[in-house]
Amino acid sequence: MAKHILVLNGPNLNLLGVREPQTYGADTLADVEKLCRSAARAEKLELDFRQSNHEGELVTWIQEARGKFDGLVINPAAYSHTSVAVHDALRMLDVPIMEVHLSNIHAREAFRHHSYVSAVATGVICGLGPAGYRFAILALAEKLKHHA
Ligand code: CA2
Repeated sequence: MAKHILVLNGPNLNLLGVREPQTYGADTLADVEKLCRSAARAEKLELDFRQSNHEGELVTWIQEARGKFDGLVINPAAYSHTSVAVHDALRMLDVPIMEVHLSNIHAREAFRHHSYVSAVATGVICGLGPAGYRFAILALAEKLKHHA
């Protein structure tokens, strides 16, 4: 049976390509979804792709992912830097978790340098734009090959 991965996107990522292209690039979230779907198809993975502006909704989706998904890619956006709730929900998810940021958060304002998600992520990719999502899916595919 095909493995199933979940891609979650946090607040304001619905505005990708519409505002601040100098920081986040010209691709829209729909473009990022297409790229993820094509990467997942190539790896024979099924994929759900979601975005929310609400911390609680993201927490609920992470909780519901238990037992349903084999891996998670998450760009928690601003909640990376603030959310103990997202951190706690991720701690309880026992599948590989890839944290992705489009921008290099370490080259930006000091408040973006710390992520509550990184401590509970299997791996972290930042600064590579939308390609980071593709690399995250490849990394999950690789990990899942070695999982029963
Ligand atoms: O680089 C990333 O992917 C971030 O997760 C994006 C977040 C930011 O808070 C993180 O520090 C780094 C912001 C997402 C908001 O995206 C926008 C897109 C267009 C216009 C305004 C915001």
